[in-house]
Amino acid sequence: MGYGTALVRPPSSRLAEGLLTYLERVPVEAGLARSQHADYRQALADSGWSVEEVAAADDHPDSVFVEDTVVYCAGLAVLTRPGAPQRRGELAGTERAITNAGVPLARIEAPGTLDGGDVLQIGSTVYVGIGGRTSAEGIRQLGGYLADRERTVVPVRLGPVLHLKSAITALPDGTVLAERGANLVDQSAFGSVREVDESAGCHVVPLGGDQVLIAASAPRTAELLASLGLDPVVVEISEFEKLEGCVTCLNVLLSDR
Ligand code: CIR
Repeated sequence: MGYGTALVRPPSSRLAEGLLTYLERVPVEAGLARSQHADYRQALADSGWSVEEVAAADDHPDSVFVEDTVVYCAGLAVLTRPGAPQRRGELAGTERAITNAGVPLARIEAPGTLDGGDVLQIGSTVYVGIGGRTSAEGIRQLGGYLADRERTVVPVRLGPVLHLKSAITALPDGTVLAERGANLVDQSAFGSVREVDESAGCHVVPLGGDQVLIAASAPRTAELLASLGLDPVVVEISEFEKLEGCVTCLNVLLSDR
């Protein structure tokens, strides 16, 4: 039996023009990006997910980072309002895919902003990064939608990092992974924290059971996860990392795990 639907969105041929906040622009190989994305999609399918495509949006260089456009929580899809105005044209395609999937939909309205990359769900707690792309008003609206769904929304002030999930994510047991010495978020907000030595090592997606999606750029952390009895699902995403993307932002899992 599968876990549910995983949304992905094919990379735009203009991926190389995507937004950059902290990294220098370097050449992106469009063909390699397409094949890495196909492998990423296959990894989700092999892990038990039914992969559905959001229609490509070739005019939107960052559209492959579909996570930023919708937050799925407790049976509700909240269409976001990305903090970067250039990305708001990505929403229409995501909305169609959510409607096709038959999931009830709500939306963050102006002037609120919220990026899905800022939302980290651990059990019934929904941590939301504030200070980068997501505003206090965006968090307030998300909290309103989730209030009657037994979720607690906890804002987390961000340091110099694009999204909350660029700084930390969590293992299946809720342990937060953070990069040693990086100090990008106040770790005291979280219960149990394990520090890792690779920046990409703090980007993981629990895929169900012991499976944990992780980038090939974090080989030592993948080894650590295996030593903890987890099953690392390793994907090469170098072309997306050049645009400040990571394993989390290339999918939206329409399931509460
Ligand atoms: C952006 O700046 O919006 C994109 N270049 C990268 C978005 C990555 N999204 C994510 O980590 N959730």
